[in-house]
Amino acid sequence: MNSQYFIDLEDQFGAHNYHPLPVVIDRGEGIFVWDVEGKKYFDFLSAYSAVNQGHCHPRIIGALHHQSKKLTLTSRAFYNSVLGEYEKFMTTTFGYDRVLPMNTGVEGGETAVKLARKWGYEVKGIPQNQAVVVFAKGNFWGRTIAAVSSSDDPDSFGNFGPFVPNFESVDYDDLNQLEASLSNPNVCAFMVEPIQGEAGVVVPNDDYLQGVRNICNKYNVLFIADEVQTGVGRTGKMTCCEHSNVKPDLLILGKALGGGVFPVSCVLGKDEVMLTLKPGQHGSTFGGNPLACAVAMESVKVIIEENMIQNAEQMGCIFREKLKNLKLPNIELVRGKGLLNAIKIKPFDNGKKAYDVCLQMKFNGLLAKQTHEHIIRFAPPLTINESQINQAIEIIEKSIKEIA
Ligand code: IF1
Repeated sequence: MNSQYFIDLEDQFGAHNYHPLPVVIDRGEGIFVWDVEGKKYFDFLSAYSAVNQGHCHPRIIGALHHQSKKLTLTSRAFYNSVLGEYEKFMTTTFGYDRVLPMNTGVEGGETAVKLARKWGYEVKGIPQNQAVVVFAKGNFWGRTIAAVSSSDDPDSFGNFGPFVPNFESVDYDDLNQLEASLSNPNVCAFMVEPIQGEAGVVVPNDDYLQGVRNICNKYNVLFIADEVQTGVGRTGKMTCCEHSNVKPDLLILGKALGGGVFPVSCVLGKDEVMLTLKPGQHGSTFGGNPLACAVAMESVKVIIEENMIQNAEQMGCIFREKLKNLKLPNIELVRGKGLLNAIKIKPFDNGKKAYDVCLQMKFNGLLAKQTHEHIIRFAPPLTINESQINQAIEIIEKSIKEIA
């Protein structure tokens, strides 16, 4: 069975809600993946930052294996012997009173919006059904009706209306617009990514998040940080907000919380917000299941104990520096934090674009995906070392020169 066989199967039997790069991955280990023909690639996407610990990390697979033979799912109708330990571990590690476990990143976002609205009515005193949630333009937090209701990307919201009411948006990285919006007493929360991932790894000004924190304090609005993509060490800190020394009221984690082997997400917050939810007012069949909790604890421990956060910081600096030093005319800019980086490609004279660079890099043994037309995101597992960074830079340089 060659790659084309598998591509044809997906084409014939699957919904066409993706247009994948033409590569069929069969095996993953650490920062590498192999296709069905046995060709080896650097994985510079990490499943959009869900595989921060590297593919099939032995300790995470071990935790999955051990728990999977003992107890996998009880539902929350009963207690189980892992969830409490996980809740203590997560609230202690991230510095919050309580955690609400869910599964996918977007469920984390939905949960945060529901918590914020409930807090808005029951604590802030917003009139019933008038709570407003403000988002940043360019956001991406998933594919549910609520998530796409906050989106300004036609590919995300097109023909999925009608949309959730009382969602407003302001320009990212604009504190004046934010203050004007949050001064409305019916606003219960502002939800924002500390770095906008899908928008193309957009890094705000250094003072932005501190400004968000101050404005939210001033108008008694909850600051919700969507760290589904930036969290769990990706940007060189355990959470990206730590770069700005700010603490959001609600922290959403996902993706790498599951170590690349299991969908695990959560919302962390203080009692005043988290305890507004009473029994029966929110939940999930799989949320907080023993298997997810065992995997998530090991996933976070691995990040800490194997110094992946410091490594992300150090390797990210080297990666951006070396990209800039290539002085390639078609690299318009390099930006990012830690190992969440991107380049903006200036279209080539021959009409080739970022997608063509991705195809060429694939040919040369490195997998990355363009976001929008001209941006290529580079997000390898946080275990990458300097020698591997150098090899990747060589492939990127070679590929861009070949396309040119
Ligand atoms: C796809 C994008 C990235 C996210 C942030 C919440 C979620 C995501 C900041 C929802 C998910 C994923 C979705 C995935 C591809 C990927 C993605 F290109 F779609 F936009 F990373 F940038 N908050 N992002 O980035 O988490 O429900 O998916 O677990 O839809 O193809 P989820």
